[in-house]
Amino acid sequence: MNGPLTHGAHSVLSPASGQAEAIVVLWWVMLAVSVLVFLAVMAALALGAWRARRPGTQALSEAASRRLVLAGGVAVPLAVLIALVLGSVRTDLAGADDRVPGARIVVEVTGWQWWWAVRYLDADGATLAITANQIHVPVGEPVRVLLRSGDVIHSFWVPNLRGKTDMIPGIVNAAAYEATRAGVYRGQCAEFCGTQHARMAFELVAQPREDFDRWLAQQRAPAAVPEPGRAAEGRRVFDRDCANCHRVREAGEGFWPQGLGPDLTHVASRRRLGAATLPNGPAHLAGWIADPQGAKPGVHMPPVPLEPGELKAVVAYLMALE
Ligand code: HEC
Ligand SMILES: [Cu+2]
Repeated sequence: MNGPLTHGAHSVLSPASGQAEAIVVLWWVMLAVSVLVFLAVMAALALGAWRARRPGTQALSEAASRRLVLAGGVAVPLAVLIALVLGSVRTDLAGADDRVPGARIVVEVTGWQWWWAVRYLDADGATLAITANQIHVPVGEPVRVLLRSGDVIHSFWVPNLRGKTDMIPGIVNAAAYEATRAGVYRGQCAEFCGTQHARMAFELVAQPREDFDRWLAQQRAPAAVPEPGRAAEGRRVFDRDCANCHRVREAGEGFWPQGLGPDLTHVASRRRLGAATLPNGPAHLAGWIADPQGAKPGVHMPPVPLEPGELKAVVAYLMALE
C-alpha cells in the first residue's frame, strides 16, 4: 500500500462519504447565498449612488423608505439567516448519529501528543489488532470510530470523510464513518495540542473489503521472527533501548496495552513515520531513531545514542516487521 495520497486528499471539497457530501453541499449553498447577497447589496449601493447624483431625483417618501428598510434590512436577512442556520443544524444532526447497526468492526483511536494509537475491536469489544498512525477501513461499510485522548484535548479530522470530532481526556466520543470511494486520505489533529500539533497527522486508507481483510489479518499476526544475524542483533538493541516505550508483539503474546510510543509490531507495513511526518524506509527510519528531535522538535521520543552498527541492526530488525 505505497504510492501517493489520493488526488484531493485532505480537502473538504472532495468528499468521499455521505457525511462529507452533506457538508460540501451546505458549504456551496452558503457560498452561493453569500455571493448573491453581496451582489444584491452592491447593486443597491450602486443604484443609490447613481440616483443621488442624478439631477432632479426625488427622495423616497418616509413610508416607502421605512418599508424598504424593514423588508431589505430586516425581513430578508432574517429569513436568509434562519434558512442557513436550519440547513446547518440539519447537516449537523444527520452526522451526529453515531450508531452503526450491524457494524462488524470498531476502530478505537486515542490521541497522544503527537501521534495516534489505533486499536481494532470486534463487535464484542475484543482486541483484533493494535497499530498506530494509519487507519484502514473497508469501502462502502459503516465503521464505528471511538475517539479518546491519552493526555490533552485533540481533534480527529479527516476532511474527505466528515467534520472534526474532539478527543477529550476521560470521555469517549463516537462517530460513524463510511467511505464511499477508495483512496488514501490524510487526517490531521485539528485542536492545538502543543509544539508538534502541526505534525500530528495520519493516513486513512479506504479499500475494498478483501484488501482490508488482508491488511487486518496481517496486523493481527504476531511480529516476524528476526533472521539470525543483523536483525536478531537489532532485536537485542530494541529490547535494551526501545522496549520501555514501544511494543513489538511476538508469537504467543497477547495484546498489551499501548506503551508510551506507537506499537511497532508491523511498523514496516506503514506508509509513514512519526505521525505522517516522514516517508517510511530504512534511511528515514535510521534518521528518525538517531535524531527524532531533528524531524519533530519537542517530540516525546528522546534521541537514543547507538553505535553505528547498532543503529543499522535495529533498522534491519524494524524494516523486516512487515
Ligand atoms: C521515552 C520513550 C521512547 C523511547 C525510549 C523510544 N521511543 Fe520511539 N517513539 C516514542 C514516541 C512518543 C513516539 C511518537 C512520536 C511522534 O510521532 O510524536 C515514537 C515514535 C517512534 C517511531 C515512529 C513510529 C510511527 O509509526 O510513526 C519509531 C519507528 C520509533 N519511535 C522507534 C524507536 C526505536 C528504534 C527506539 C530505540 C532505539 C525508540 N523508538 C525509543 C517514544 C520512545
Ligand atoms: Cu493533537
